[in-house]
Amino acid sequence: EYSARNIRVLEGLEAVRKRPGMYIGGTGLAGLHHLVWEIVDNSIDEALAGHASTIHVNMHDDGSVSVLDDGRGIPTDIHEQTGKSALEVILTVLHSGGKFDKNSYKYSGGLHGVGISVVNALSEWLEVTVWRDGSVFQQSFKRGVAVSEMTVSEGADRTGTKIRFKPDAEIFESIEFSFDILSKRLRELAFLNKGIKLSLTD
Ligand code: 28G
Repeated sequence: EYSARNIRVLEGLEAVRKRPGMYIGGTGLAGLHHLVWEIVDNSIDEALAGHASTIHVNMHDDGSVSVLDDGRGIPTDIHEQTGKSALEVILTVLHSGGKFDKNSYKYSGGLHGVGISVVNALSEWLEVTVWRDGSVFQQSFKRGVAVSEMTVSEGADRTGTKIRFKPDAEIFESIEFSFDILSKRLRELAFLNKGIKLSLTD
């Protein structure tokens, strides 16, 4: 069962990397920015659930983008049968996000939420940090594959989730994010979701 599961994870990754357009619409500028919206949507969902109030988006000088929220943090508990953390499962297992599942209300005119695992699959690297239960949890991935175990260290004085990723130049026509595209959409999201603080730093 363990190897069957791992094969399915790798098949999911391969499907996303072979036909990225099916998941994010395309590999041009819109598709590239879709990666950010996918992550920000997760933070907004956590805020709409009443557990987060602030979302920071940061454009780093290495071409990566990070999103930080002050929610509960993605769950990190270890699943008994698989030995994998909920965090790793959320970041590596492709979820259908199909037309008929419970997330279908999320987008009226665009693509349905496909989940962080799609962003992970299309990133050269991705790092996640979770502050939860007084601890800091971290894990790293390359092109969607975990390259470290989840590490745990003591001393978190907050809760929340941070995801930092660098889009994969093998996938996208350009991997340069646009401050104008990001700021325009984040302003719209701030308008649509009053009470949530959104910030963008270049
Ligand atoms: C910073 C970048 C993107 C997120 C959360 C918090 C929870 C969560 C996210 O749970 C799994 C499935 C349904 C409950 C939920 C934490 C409940 C309790 C969460 C994010 C578990 C997902 N504690 N914050 N996911 N659910 N922020 N930001 O991704 O049953 S994703």
